[in-house]
Amino acid sequence: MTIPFRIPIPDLDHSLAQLLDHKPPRLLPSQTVQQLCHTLKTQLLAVPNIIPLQSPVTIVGDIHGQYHDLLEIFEIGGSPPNTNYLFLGDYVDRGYYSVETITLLIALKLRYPNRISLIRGNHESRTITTNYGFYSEVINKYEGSAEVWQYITDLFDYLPLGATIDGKIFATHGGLSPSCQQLDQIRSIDRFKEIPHDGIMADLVWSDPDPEIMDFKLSPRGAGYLFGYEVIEKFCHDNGLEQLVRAHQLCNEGYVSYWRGKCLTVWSAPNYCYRCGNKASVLEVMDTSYLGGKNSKCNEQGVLPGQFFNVFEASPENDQDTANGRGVNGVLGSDNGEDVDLFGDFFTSKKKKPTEYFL
Ligand SMILES: [Mn+2]
Repeated sequence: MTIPFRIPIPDLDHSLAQLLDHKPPRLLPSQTVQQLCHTLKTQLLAVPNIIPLQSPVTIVGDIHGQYHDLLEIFEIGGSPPNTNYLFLGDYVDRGYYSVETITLLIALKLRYPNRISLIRGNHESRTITTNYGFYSEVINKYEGSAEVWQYITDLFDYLPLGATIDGKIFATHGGLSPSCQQLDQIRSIDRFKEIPHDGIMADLVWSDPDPEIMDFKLSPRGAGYLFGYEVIEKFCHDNGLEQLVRAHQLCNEGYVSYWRGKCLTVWSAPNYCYRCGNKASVLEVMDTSYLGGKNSKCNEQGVLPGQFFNVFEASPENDQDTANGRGVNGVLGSDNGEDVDLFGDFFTSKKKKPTEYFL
């Protein structure tokens, strides 16, 4: 079949209506998903590894297939295209609606290309989605066919790795890399591939801040690094940045501020996996003109001037899925009361077999 470079707006609106105007949302036909993915791939070819964005923008952390909680974000944060959104990755796995979540985001990106930005998380990968739910969800929802998983994971290879906001904030899914001192090193990566085992691209999606250390340290996740205060100070100084905003770690209150706002974690999956009982947030970056000045002190949320964590709790549908014992998609519930590996993606977890990919 011939796939056009652009999909007509009425067709995109039809796909959006299938997802947004029905409860439960309607699955898009496999052929439609193929067309959406192909078209977005051709558009992402021209997008740099680090997207240069301007404020105002609302930054969203991990969603993990919690479709109804994503709709909640559009309720509290404004719906596209009225609010600009930057999504920091981890759209799929864990939650029960990975297919609906990622197809909605793809359709929104195509419909409002300048209002929605999507970057890559460590779960936007063939290996991880095979183990943490997305692959099995596709098989279950598309009558045993893996085609849709194939189209979407192929698209993941095209997603950018980060964004800057007004040149002052760097946003990425995980964090910094000992192999990367300059943003230009990220800009020159060939990103159109599966996430490698190690190197800058892996570290960007796998690393975490650690307030206890100064330098880099191997991560207990088995991929990426922990990075400390001196690392982030130097990276910001050398690149003319004021702050790093990232996602990737569950936060009970929906967010965490490190080093007086130098690094922020934004987590957007409330009651993660329908059982953690945590809050979630989105980070609203309204204005960066005050950053870098002498008055650029963090407030009680730990954010810098012109920023606000909009905190929210689980949607009624999330509560319903919890009550119905939906459990964790693709990850077996525990029979013996022992908690499953929720926190993540820890390849070295004692309770889960490490993924061979990283061995
Ligand atoms: Mn992650």
